[in-house]
Amino acid sequence: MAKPLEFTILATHNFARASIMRLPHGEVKTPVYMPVGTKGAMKGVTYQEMDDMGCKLLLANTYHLAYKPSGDLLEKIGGLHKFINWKNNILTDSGGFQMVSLSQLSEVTEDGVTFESPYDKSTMHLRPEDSIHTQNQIGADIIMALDDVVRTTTVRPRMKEASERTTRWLDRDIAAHRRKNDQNLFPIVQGGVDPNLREQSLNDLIQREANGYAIGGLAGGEDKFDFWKTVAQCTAKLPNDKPRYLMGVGYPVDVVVCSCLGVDMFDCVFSTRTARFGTAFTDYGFLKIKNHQAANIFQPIQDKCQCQACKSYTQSYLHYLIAKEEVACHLISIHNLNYLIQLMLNLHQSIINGKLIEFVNEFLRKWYKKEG
Ligand code: PRF
Ligand code: ZN
Repeated sequence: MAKPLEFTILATHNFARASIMRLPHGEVKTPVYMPVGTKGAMKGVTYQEMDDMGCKLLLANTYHLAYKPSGDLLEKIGGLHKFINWKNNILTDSGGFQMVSLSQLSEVTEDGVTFESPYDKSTMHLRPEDSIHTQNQIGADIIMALDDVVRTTTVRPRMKEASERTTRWLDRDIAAHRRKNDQNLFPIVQGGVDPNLREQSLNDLIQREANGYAIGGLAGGEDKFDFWKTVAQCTAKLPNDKPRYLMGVGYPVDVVVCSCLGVDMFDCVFSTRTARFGTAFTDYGFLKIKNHQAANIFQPIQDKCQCQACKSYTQSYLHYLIAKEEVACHLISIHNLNYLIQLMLNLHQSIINGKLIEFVNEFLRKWYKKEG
């Protein structure tokens, strides 16, 4: 039986890599950005539109899916791919991150985490075994270890405990995993921005065989220097021949910098969340469609962008629409996702063409260019 993940590096530039990742539902070019459809639906964008944009790998969340429609129902239907009619790849996060995002409603012990539902009064006890069982039922191509996630700015001894518990839970995840032939379980490096804890976590995780590794516990309010430095520490140590996934990062400059540091995969809700507040990504930074200046601009959000919004509408029309219709947020979401998907393809291609320096130079020059 072939491995469910084959990682072929096509070209490198210093630490940056351009690769093809072969998964059970097709090939993915890296570096890649994975759009987030937490509850088995993208906010304001259909999966058909995602496919049209060229998305080959998207992210869903175990905690939310376990709650509704439930792992049992998804198993009965034949998995999440069938349920949402998605032919390409899916990655499920383990539920670990909800320990932070729903921290008021969760309690962690060595056994697992107990969540009080944000929707009703019910509770959910999620042990590593439960997370993996549900992820086996959901059937994503890549599944994530259940990690003990604390806020990035947490200090010892709680940070040390969380990082060490993540390794103990990983052994329970591996023992519980029933679909090793068609689902890849990625361990998650923790340890905050403490270099010693990171080193320990890296050493522990590398000893466990895996087809890819994730870097967790970042992008949570730490300063930029510590963030990038920790990413560099992780990519320097993780195996070269396996994909590296930086969790929860999707700010365009970070994606470019961290690709240069040797990261292959990214995910973040930022692109669609910020779109719902009326902010669009452009080569020249963020564009607030709500601002009154947009009313007099009869150009698309981004020159030459091939997305539905830019092919059809001016900034002026979107500005007018945003006050009245939800469809404006839908169009800006499509534009932002398309922007990130294209940014990643351009990064991939520039590494292959030996033009990464020129690409990054041009990207930064435009991104930080003053308006006017
Ligand atoms: N762990 C998990 N999911 C995550 C993260 C993590 O550390 C992050 C980083 N803040 C985003 N999503 N399981
Ligand atoms: Zn566009």
